[in-house]
Amino acid sequence: MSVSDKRICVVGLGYIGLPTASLLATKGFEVHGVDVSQYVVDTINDGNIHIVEPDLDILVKSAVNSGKLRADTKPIEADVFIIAVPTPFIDGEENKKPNLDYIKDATNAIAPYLNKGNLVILESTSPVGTTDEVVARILQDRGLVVGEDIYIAHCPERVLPGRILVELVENDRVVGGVDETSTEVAVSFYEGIVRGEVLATSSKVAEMVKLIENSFRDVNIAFANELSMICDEENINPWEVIKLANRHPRVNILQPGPGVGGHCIAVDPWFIVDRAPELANLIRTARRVNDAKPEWVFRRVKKCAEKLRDPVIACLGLAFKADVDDLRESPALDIVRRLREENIGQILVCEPNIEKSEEFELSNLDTIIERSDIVLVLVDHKPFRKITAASLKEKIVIDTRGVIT
Ligand code: SAJ
Repeated sequence: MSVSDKRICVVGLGYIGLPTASLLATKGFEVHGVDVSQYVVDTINDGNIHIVEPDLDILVKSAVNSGKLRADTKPIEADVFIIAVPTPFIDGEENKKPNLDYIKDATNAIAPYLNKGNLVILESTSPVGTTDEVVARILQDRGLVVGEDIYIAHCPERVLPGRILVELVENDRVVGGVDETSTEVAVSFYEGIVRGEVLATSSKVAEMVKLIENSFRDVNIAFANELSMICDEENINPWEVIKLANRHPRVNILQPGPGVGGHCIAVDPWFIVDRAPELANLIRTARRVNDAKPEWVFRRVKKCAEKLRDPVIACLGLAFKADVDDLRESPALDIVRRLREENIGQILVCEPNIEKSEEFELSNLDTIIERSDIVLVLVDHKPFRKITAASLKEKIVIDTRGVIT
């Protein structure tokens, strides 16, 4: 079967599903994208996008214009089904539990459209065992024989927001089937679409690999965040300390910040903690250290503001990380909200990647710096990295990202 005869159904047209669907369409596959939101479906069918990611608008437009990508709220019969739906967590008192409802709904939605020889791939980041115990089980209960009628594999997405289109093609992929035939079928599918190496394993290993990649980063950032608070007590610069320590050939510490945001690194470690609560102590502690950092920043600002009459605070950045417009789970946003709720002073906000916010009046960088007593750097966006310490010498500077030098 040639590529152009192969039909692919991608379920979930968000940050992973939409780039994947459009990439496959531009490679010549017939792609049917599915999303529960009619707004998302209509936007894509008009050749537009509902998320922000460099160059994605161009890719989607060309995929839709070529007639190879169509979106709908319902699946259709296809050769390959890719599930790329969110796996958020349910907030608990102590730990947080994964919410697998979207994966269950997506699996149930595609089940009536599956035929002999189909490949089902779960790309959503999932707790260990999900591909086998949730996806395969649901399909088996509907009378499908895995490894004979259909093949099922996990191939976690590993792309970095802001670089999705590059990393979708260039990154190595870990592909794990629920049995050996499923692994072989899925590996051969990915070998046809990515330039990176495709590494074969089991579904459980693939699930764990994805979770530990993000947990590794979370633990390393927690180390940096803890260090930054210790350095603050000593009145020394944590970025200088880390930069010099990283000159050792076997040390590689990440950067402290106002906390860890986004919907991946702050979420996935909980999936490990949930399966092994007695054992995952370091991973849980790292989550707590990172989750506590916004409060520490807030208290620092409050302490400085208390020394001033009518303090004006310039907050630089709302996004969860540099050079993106994504505010989801953003520690910067939490801190600015908290400062405003607690009436810490007059809050001025600059977020250069967003045109308008319903919540905050956004202003120009120079204007808010000029008017402020306290400059609070929350995100290391490109324009903020150009600010010099000399230009702020009249101000109190609280730089959570170490960009002002
Ligand atoms: N951060 C720091 N210090 C650092 C690096 C990051 O405080 O040194 C903060 C960022 O400001 C941000 C958060 O951590 O708030 C997460 O940002 P990130 O750039 O580390 O990661 P994400 O969440 O954008 O994407 C991650 C990536 N995972 C890894 O690098 C191991 C990406 O490859 C994954 O595909 C993605 O999670 C995902 O979808 O799981």
